[in-house]
Amino acid sequence: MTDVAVYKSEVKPDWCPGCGDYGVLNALQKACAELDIAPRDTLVVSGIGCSSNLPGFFTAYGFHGLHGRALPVATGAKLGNPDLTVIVTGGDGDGYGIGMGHFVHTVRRNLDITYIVMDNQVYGLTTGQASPTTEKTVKTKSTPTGTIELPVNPISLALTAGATFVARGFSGEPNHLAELYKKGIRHRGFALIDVMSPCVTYNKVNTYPWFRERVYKLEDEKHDVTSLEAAMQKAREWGARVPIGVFYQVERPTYEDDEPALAGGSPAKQPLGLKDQSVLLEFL
Ligand SMILES: Cc1ncc(C[n+]2csc(CCOP(=O)(O)OP(=O)(O)O)c2C)c(N)n1
Ligand code: SF4
Repeated sequence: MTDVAVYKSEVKPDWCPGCGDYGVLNALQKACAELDIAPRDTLVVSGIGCSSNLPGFFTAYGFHGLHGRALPVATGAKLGNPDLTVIVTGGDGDGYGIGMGHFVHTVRRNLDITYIVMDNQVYGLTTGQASPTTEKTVKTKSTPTGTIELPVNPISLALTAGATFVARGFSGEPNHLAELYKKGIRHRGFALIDVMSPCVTYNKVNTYPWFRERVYKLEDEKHDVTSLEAAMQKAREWGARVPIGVFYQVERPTYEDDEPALAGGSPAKQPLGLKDQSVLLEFL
């Protein structure tokens, strides 16, 4: 096991005191330490949002990109060097709003990437507008009389798109969350871990006490993670009880397995194939 301090950046998080994203970050550092993943073999990619600042607080390669575009960046990096452990982090606005198209297509391709969404059911960075996962009737800055749209259900959406690993965590359960990350990172294929990560500043409905009263662990109910039907049923459960844990996990060839261009190994580690290598030296 690697010392967890290895993954802690010199830059300290600037999230509001009590923000759920602290629990998400700590659990990720714990999971990587327990899996012994070296920072030099790890890339953390994000978009824009409070949650998307995470790569700055984590020691590994990092890419803080454009709002909603983390998954295409991660796809390119993974195909360029499949030997990297690629982890994507961001918010529900980033991933299920502006990034929704990328989300569905990355899921169906089954690239070997772990996607951690800090789902606070609101836009935090832009000061509290409704997001795709805001519950109907909730009042926010952009919906002063209450949201009139139905929320996106990330779990059933991922299952429908062909995901091979779908889980939900809660940042108030950091040890359970770290175990979910470990399972997701070890999983060969695309792994979604939607984490209920309360925004203590702008979401006054889905708070820590709200979740503590409702969450229960799927593993305590002997849920069959290989049954799509059972996963779909559990995905619809939201209200008096909120399930956390692994909803679904199956094996299927990854995009990398089936991509002929990767048959010779990691492109990043191949010789460039130039007859005259001296042309390269001109640029050094
Ligand atoms: C193309 C583009 N559109 C809009 C924005 C403004 N913007 C920045 S963050 C954000 C949403 C943040 O919400 P979320 O992704 O859920 O992250 P959180 O801040 O809640 O962690 C928006 C709309 C932007 N930066 N770029
Ligand atoms: S605004 Fe919300 S999501 Fe952003 S740092 Fe503060 S508590 Fe966290």
